Amino acid sequence: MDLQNFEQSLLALQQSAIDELKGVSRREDALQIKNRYLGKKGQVQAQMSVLRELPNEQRRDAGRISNSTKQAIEQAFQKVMSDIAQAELDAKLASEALDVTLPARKPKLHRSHPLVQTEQELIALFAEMGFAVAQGPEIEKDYYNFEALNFPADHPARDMQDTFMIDQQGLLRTHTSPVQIRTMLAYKPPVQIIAPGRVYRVDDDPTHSPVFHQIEGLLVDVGVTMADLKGTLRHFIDRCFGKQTPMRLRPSFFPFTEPSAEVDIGCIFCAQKGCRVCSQTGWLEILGSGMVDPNVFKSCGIDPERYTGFAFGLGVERIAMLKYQISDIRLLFQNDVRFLEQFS
Ligand code: 2NM
Repeated sequence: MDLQNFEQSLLALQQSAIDELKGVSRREDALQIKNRYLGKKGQVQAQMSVLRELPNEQRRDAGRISNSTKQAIEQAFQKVMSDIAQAELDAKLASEALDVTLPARKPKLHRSHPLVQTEQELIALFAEMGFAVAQGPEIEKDYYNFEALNFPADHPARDMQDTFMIDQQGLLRTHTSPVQIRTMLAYKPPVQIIAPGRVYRVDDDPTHSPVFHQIEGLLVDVGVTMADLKGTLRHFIDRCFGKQTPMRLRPSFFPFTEPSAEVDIGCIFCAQKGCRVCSQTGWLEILGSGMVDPNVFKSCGIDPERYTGFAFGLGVERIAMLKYQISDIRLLFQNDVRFLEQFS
C-alpha cells in the first residue's frame, strides 16, 4: 500500500458516500449512511488502519487526505440535512398557504337589540305626541321610590323580599316613577314627560326578569281628565298594535293613582277567540294607568285643587314579547346570536 493507493481508495469511499447521500429524504437514512462511512467502525476509519503501513514521511499527507475526505462526507451529510429541513419547511408553508386574493367574508351586521328597537319605537311614538324624555338615577332613595308615591309604610313592595336594597339610604328603583317625582319637584306644570329606563325587582321566572325596562308617562295640567288618558292610550295602541286593535280599561289599584285602571288589548294572537297566551280570556294586559293621586301632588308641591294629571306605566320587555311572539323573557338577555339574528 502506498500513498497513491491510499488516496484512491479514500476518494472512492468519498464518492460512494456522496452518491449514497444524494437525494436521501429521511434524516435517519442520512445519519445511517454517514455512520457507515465516518463512524468509529466505519469504512473511512477502516482505511485509516492502513496508515501504519505507510512510510513515516507519507503519513502527514495521508492524514491531510483522510481529513479532506472526512470533511467532504460531513459536508455532503450537512447538505442533505439542510435540504431535508428546507423541504419540510416548504411543505409546511405550502400547507398553511392562504389565498389572500379570495373575497373576504362579509361581516355580520346586526341591528339594535330587539329590546332597544322596541324602546326606541315607543319613545318616538310618545315624543310625537308631545312627551319629553326625562331620566333619573337607578339607585334611589326610599323617599322618591315609595314615600312620595303614596306607598303606605307597610306596603308589600317596600319589603326587602321584593326590592333590592343597597343600604339604609339606597335601593335599586323598582319603577321609573321616582323620575316623575323628581321632575314634578323641579318643574311647575304643565308637565308632559315619559321616563324610560331600567328598573329592578326581586323576581326571576319565564315572564319576569330581576332587571327590566319600563316606560312611564306623566301629564299634569289644568283640566286633565281620564278622557285625556284614554285618548292618549287609544292613540298609542293604534300606532303600536294597529287601528283595529280592541282596547278596554279595567279598574285596578295603585298607591300613586286614583282611580287606577289596567289597560288590555284584544288578544293579537287569537283575534279574541281565546288561546294560551291570553289564558282563554281574549284579552292581554299591556299597561297600568290612572289619575295621579292628590297625595302624590302634595309631596311634589303641586296644588291638587288646581291641577290634575294622568300617568301610565308599561314594561318594554312585555311589549317586545307580544310584538315578536317571544315566550321566555330570558331570551332577551342571553345575547345568543341565533336569537338576535332574527331581528336584523
Ligand atoms: C304605572 C301605573 C299607573 C305612575 C304614576 C306616577 C306618578 F309619579 F306620577 F305618580 N308615575 N307613574 C304610574 C301610574 C305608573 O305603572 C304601571
